[in-house]
Amino acid sequence: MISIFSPDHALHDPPHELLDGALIPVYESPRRATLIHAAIRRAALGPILPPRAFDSAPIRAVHDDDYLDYLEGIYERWVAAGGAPAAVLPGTLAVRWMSRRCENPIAAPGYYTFDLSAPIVAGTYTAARAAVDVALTGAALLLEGERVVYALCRPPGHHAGRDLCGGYCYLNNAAIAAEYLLRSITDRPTGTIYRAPTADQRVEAQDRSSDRVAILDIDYHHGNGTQQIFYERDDVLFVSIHADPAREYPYFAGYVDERGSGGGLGCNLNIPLEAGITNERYLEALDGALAAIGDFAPGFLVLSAGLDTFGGDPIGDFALTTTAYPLIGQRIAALGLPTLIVQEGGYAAAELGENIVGLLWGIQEVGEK
Ligand code: Q9C
Ligand code: ZN
Repeated sequence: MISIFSPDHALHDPPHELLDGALIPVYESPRRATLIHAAIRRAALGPILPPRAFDSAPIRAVHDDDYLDYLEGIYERWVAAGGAPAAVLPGTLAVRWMSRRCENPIAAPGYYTFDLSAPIVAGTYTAARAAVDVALTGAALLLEGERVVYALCRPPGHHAGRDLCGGYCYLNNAAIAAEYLLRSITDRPTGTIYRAPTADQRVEAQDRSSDRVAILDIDYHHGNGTQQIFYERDDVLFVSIHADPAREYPYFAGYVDERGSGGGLGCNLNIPLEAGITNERYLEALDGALAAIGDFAPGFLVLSAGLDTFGGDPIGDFALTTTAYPLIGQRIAALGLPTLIVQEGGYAAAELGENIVGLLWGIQEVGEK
């Protein structure tokens, strides 16, 4: 299995986040990627390659132009306007009816941020762009015939919406890769925001059965950003298995009755789970997710792979053990789909490497036969 990695992730190293009212060091640290990189090298899974450089068109197909410009320039503008150089973190959030745009660099972060877990430092944009390049390189390799590729993305992406950062995420690596795969197997131009197809276009699309991509999100947290991006779409199935948002972040999305809208109704599947869930019960839930993906018959699978489902994770409450991950990998690979694995969360430093290697071995065992 080829893995893709960029050392530029280390440029994103914020000092703190605000968690439940307390200022704490950020769990999502450069050390995570260093540990994972060392573990996959030690496991000799296959070559670890640097990313190719992509322009911003595949990003602009998923994120709004003004949001991308914001991410690129806000750190310097914030500091110049008197914001704390430690990190860009808003003090006032645009919510519901108070959501006018405000160009003031001290206010703008409140418009483009939905929580206080996505601080921006000088290197955040470069690191986030590198993570996108990592994911897109993986997608390009699948298009060139690879069956399974691991994209060691950092910062993660699945909480990032069209124009919102949050939950350690800035650019939605998995969504950008999925949209890139889709546009490469259909004839849609890159660099334009996708509009839902007309009924006639949909009938025509049904004749081309693999013009679809599925995203399976197994991070402990609901992939609210990915859900938002594809919510009206019938050519992307989004399935997320996660902690019930009634008790866990991101709280305001991720419930079972969110099934997609318009033409995309039925193409969003949320599987919220109870605290303390064990390997056996989790694997049952996974089987449900995989059945839905099988029915959708996509041409590619993008796996948002978070390891914060592990029992020892400092911010999760599931009870999975290290032995679960190879089994999860084997079941996913049994779908028989070309698969891009995109790194999301996972914060149990001591076991992170072993758990991701287990998942990757499980997928490789079945997937590359
Ligand atoms: N009480 C990812 O795993 N804060 N992001 C959680 C819990 C933010 C997690 C608060 C967690 C973000 C990619
Ligand atoms: Zn997570």
